[in-house]
Amino acid sequence: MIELLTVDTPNGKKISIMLEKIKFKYKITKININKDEQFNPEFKKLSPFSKIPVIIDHDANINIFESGAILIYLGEKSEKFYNKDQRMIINQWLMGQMAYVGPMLGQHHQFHHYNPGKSEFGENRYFKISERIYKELDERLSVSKFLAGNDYTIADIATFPWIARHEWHDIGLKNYVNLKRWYKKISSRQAVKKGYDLLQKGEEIPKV
Ligand SMILES: N[C@@H](CCC(=O)N[C@@H](CS)C(=O)NCC(=O)O)C(=O)O
Repeated sequence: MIELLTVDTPNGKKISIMLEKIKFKYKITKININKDEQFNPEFKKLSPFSKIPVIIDHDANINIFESGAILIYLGEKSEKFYNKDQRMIINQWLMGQMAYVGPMLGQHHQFHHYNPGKSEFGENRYFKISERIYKELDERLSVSKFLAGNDYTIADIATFPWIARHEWHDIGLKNYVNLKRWYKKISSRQAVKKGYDLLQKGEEIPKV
């Protein structure tokens, strides 16, 4: 049994989507970051940076923080979506998501979606960077079916929930034909739909 300590954000959804895809039994423990529950000493023992998501694998008696590390762990354990022969290319796209795509789109959410009008500089900077990310992902997907090649991998699983916030981005996903094709394909999968609706509130994946 895997326990997923999380909140309903793109970083949290990465893990619920993975758990649905690999069909592992799991339960969700909600950490309310709006009420600062991430700073509770018990949670901090599991997550030194006080961030979700975290998993506890109760069978293996191990806990893991950082969504990329969690995806690698689950990919290795299930032997799915993290093919041994393709790990170097998968790692590159996964690290790119962790270090660039997620953090930059996250800043775009802060300036453009949550706090518009507070900083023109911040809004412009992260709008442009986000546009660039759409273009770069689109270029990659013009020559590759999925991010790391022909197979759907943990790199796609990590990136998808961020692009699923496209309505907040106001960049126009429909104009990026390759990224749109990738997004629609992944969106149509039953396990992805279920994992996306992390809190089981009937949340649907935004359409293009
Ligand atoms: N690099 C981390 C980022 C996780 C992250 O930013 N989590 C946010 C929610 S999406 C969080 O827990 N924020 C609470 C805080 O920073 O206090 C990962 O991918 O796991």
